[in-house]
Amino acid sequence: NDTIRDLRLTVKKEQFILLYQPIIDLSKNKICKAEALIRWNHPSRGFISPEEFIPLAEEAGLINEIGEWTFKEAVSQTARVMKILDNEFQMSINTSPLQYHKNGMKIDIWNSYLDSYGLSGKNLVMEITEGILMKPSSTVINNLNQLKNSGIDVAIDDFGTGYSSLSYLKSYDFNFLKIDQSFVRNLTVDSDDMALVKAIIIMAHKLRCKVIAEGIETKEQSDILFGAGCDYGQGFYYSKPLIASDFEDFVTHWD
Ligand code: G
Ligand code: G
Ligand code: MN
Ligand code: NA
Repeated sequence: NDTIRDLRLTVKKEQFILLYQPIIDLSKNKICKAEALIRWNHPSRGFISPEEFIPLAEEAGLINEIGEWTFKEAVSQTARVMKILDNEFQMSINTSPLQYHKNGMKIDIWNSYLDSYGLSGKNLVMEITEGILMKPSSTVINNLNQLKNSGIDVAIDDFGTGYSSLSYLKSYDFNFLKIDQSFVRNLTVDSDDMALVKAIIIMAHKLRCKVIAEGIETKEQSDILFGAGCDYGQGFYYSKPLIASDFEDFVTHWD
């Protein structure tokens, strides 16, 4: 199919871009992380969402190469941002389940790449969705342990929206839970959402996980989440995902 052919070409020519969305430490009011979000600017179709092309890349066997490119691009941007910021910073990178199932993590190469920029695993978070932990195979756990050995943190993305049970939370010491934006959207008017969010935060903290709330669009949502003990916030209220140079400007002019 045409789209897969174009995708293969784009992978080869490395013609994706990454956008960066700041993540705020709610108690310190500092930019402490950013999420890297991939975009494909197709020559004739314009921007194609990763929700459309990532599944295609997975089918076409291109996901490990895309994961490799994303890693390198995000790391080089992390080095630039660290020069501007005077506090600790982590870049949060989305990963596909296939990268864990099929040994798509080249940890040794990643470590030397980080090293060449004067960075370490401590500067990175890998985001995974709970689906991959439904039946955590030994390959998946092995890859996660390699990340841990390199100091790379792991976040559960879209927490609470998958089909898995909660028991997977015992299979690994996750560092962050990202509360899905569907719970945040109506937080100020829906007491059920409020109850779920509060319970997630208490549970996460008891499991030694910090909490990142996604999709914060108003000050009211931000205040309520902070009041409920949420550690970090991300969403249009602070900033939409930005191209690299705009993200650097944003970091420069924050607070
Ligand atoms: O930014 P946006 O809302 O369009 O992202 C849509 C989805 O694409 C999100 O679920 C996100 O996790 C996923 N995504 C964004 N960037 C990447 C990436 O670099 N790799 C993978 N595997 N998924 C990504
Ligand atoms: O699945 P994942 O959480 O990785 O996807 C994040 C997606 O959410 C990105 O596509 C990003 O563009 C989008 N997003 C980020 N902040 C907001 C927000 O405040 N509101 C809405 N509606 N979408 C957001
Ligand atoms: Mn994500
Ligand atoms: Na999410």
